[in-house]
Order: sequence, then structure tokens, then C-alpha cells
Amino acid sequence: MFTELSSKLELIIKKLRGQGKLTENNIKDALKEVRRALLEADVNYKVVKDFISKVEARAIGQEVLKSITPGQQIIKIVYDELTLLLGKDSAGMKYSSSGPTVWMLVGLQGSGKTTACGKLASYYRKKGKTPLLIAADVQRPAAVEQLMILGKSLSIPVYSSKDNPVKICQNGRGKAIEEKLDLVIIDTAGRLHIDEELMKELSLIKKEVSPQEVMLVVDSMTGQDAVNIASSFENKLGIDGIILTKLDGDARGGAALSLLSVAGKPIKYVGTGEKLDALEIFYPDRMASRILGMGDVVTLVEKAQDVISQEEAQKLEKRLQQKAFTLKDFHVQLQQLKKMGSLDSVINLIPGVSGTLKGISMDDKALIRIEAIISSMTDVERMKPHIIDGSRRRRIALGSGTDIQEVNKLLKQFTVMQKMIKDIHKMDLRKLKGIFKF
Ligand SMILES: Nc1nc2c(ncn2[C@@H]2O[C@H](COP(=O)(O)OP(=O)(O)OP(=O)(O)O)[C@@H](O)[C@H]2O)c(=O)[nH]1
Ligand SMILES: [Mg+2]
Repeated sequence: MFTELSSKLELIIKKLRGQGKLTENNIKDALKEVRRALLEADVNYKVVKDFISKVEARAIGQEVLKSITPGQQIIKIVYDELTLLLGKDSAGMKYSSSGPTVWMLVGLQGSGKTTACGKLASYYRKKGKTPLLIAADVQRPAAVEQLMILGKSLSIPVYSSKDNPVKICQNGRGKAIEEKLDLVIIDTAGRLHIDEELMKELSLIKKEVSPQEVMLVVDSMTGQDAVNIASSFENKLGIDGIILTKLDGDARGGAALSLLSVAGKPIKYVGTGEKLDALEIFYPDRMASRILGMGDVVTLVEKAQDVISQEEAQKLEKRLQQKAFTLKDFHVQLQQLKKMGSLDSVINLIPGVSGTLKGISMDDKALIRIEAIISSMTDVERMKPHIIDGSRRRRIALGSGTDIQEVNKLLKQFTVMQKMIKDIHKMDLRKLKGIFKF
């Protein structure tokens, strides 16, 4: 997510930090680079222009030039403006005060609507809601079947029938009332392009079912086009918010940064993978710090809380406090991490890591090998990895069906991770905010 933009901005930031004294000229130079990085990330041209002029106006101010840490001041300005660009506060969802809450998902073909329906249903069930999915896509032959399978895998009921989409939605809502289910999520049909027929169908559903939220699902890979799609849906149908999907891909992220200012509607969720737990609530400030390569500790902690039991968390906390984080803990942590989603997505949330771990493959297959290596160690070795000498390495490699290079690599990775975990531990949230304030 935002990998390229992030690494470019990180580089610019590093340069700025390194400069003791800043002049109007080198601020302008740095901002030129920021401008280029944003354009290359496919951010809308007007948005970039506006953004840079705002940052420049603040950065060239006396307050920055006279300050002792001008570099940091500018980073804070960039961070502030980036947050504003993304939406300032996280936009919540609306609920019905009488009867079931209805959310309707719309979007072009393949944008990720059906998947997002499943993700939302699963997410809100964890929060205590009782969801019902409605299959209102009668356009694509296999669409109903797809939602059915998805519902089945989540054990969430799906309503479908052979009626027209409006009728399906009305009856589905009726079923939710009958069965006392409190959250209805409607999966609608997509088209390759925005066409009148689709808009008519969606408008009719909207009119008849009055959903509390009409959410537009947009594929972040569509880049600049995402903005046009959002504007069209807003003009023709009226939407309440956006779910930006496939941010795990190699999208350059420009869509995320342009959507609010151009289409005027907030991003409420982002999809970060094909799995049904790969959904995150969109927080502008957290996203801004992620883009600036500062990581996202809050999301990481929340993700961890979801899967790590309180007791385990306390145990880990204690070990961290004693600075006794060992390969044994690492082994347990790896298993927890696996439950948190793909390793890459988790690793990206850790501050400063994108740079540190670059080039180290953290895919799930690698994880299995890592587990095998740690399993082949003795308990003492796991507690005191420094005793693992050449012959022990050979034995471990043999036992785990790997080779010495891999064992070496793991031990090195572990040292990096140990340091990182200590760093995170040292950095509580106030301090994290402090990074931007000084
Ligand atoms: N990597 C990744 N893939 C996703 C994400 N969301 C959806 N997909 C994939 O994108 C493809 C299309 O997703 P669907 O949910 O079927 O899209 P849709 O909008 O319902 O498509 P139509 O019903 O044909 O209009 C599927 O292969 C999904 O697994 C995401 O956040 N990340
Ligand atoms: Mg679909």
C-alpha cells in the first residue's frame, strides 16, 4: 500500500531532517519533490496543486524558518495537510432508528462489492450486529451463487429470489424484520461502465428501500478514474461514502488522496486483501502517517487485540517490559500474526519497518519455513539465540529441512524484530504523536 509514494516521501523527509538550517529555496525544492512524488502516485493534478500551495504557504512562514527544527516543522505541516486531504476525522456509519439498518453497496463490475458485503457483514457481526445479506445482482448469472457461498462460509444468512432487484430488496428487508435481524447489506449489480440502465435500477432500489448508507465500492487500481467514477455515482445516484478496495495491490494510492477533495465523499473503509477479514476502517490521520512512512501503531494494536487474548497480551507485555523477548515468544507471535491477516499487511503497520525490512520476504510460505526452523531449536536455544553457533545452525537446518543460510537469515531477522518490538514498546501513543510535534 502506497509503497512507492511512501519511500519517496521518506527520502524527502530524511533529507529535510538532515538540514540544520532551511532556506526558502530549499523548502521550495523539497516541495517540488513532494509534488512530483504525488503526481507519480497518480494523485489528481488539481489536488496536488492545491495541496502544495497550502503546505508552501505554511512552510515558508516565519514560524518555520526561525524554529530550531525546521525540518520537523515541515514534516508536521505535510502530515497535517495530508490528514485534511484524507478527511480529517473518520466518518462513521448511519443506523436506522426503527427497523433494520440497511446499507447498499454499489459500484462498477469487479470493484469488490460482493467481497465488501461479506467483509462488512463479518466485521459488524463481531461488533454484535446480526447481518442479512441480500443478493440483488441479477445481472451476472453466477452473482447470487457467489454471495451464497460467501454467506455460507461466514454462516451469515443470504436472501435471494427470482424477482426483480427492487422486489428482492423489499422482500429481503421484510425477511430481516421477520427474523429480527438488525443489519441488512445489499449486494447490487455492476457494469463495465456507468450506464443509465444501471443507475435507474440502483436509484429505484434506493428510493424503495431507503438505505441509511449508500456505499460506493471503488477499486484503487483504477487510479485517476476512481475519482470520475465516484463523481458520477454521486451525481446520478447520491452516495454517502466510499469503500476503497485492493489497496494491498500495487496501486499507487492516488485515488485515496484525491477522492474526498474531488468527489466530496469520505472514504469509510479500505479493503486490503481478498480474505474476508481484510477490511479496515479508514482513519485519515493514521493513513497519513502510514503514507509518510511513520507506520500505524494504532491499527496494529487494534488488529492484535482482535486476535490475541487478554491473557496472552499481558504475558507478552510483561516479557517486553523485561526486555526478554525471545525466539520462543517470536514463535508464538508468528502464530498470532498469521491470524491477523497476511504478514505483509501487518508488517507495513509497524513504524519505520518498510525501510528496515525491505528485501526480506515475509510471505506466508516463508512463515511456514520460519516456524519449522524455530521448531527445530531446543528451548534453551529459543531463549538464548546467541548460543546458536555453527554446528547448532547445521543441526537446526537439517532438522527443519532448510539450509544454514535460511537459519542465519532468520536469526538476523529476529534481531531486527527484537529491536523493533522494543522500539514500539518504548513508543507509546503520546510519543508517537510527539514525532510530529517535537
Ligand atoms: N487483493 C484484493 N482483492 C480484492 C479486494 N476486494 C475484492 N477483491 C477481489 O476482486 C475480485 C472481484 O471482487 P467481487 O467482490 O466479486 O467484485 P464485484 O464488485 O462484486 O464484481 P461484480 O459482481 O462482477 O460486479 C475478486 O477476485 C475479489 O477476491 C481487496 O481488497 N484486495
Ligand atoms: Mg458482485
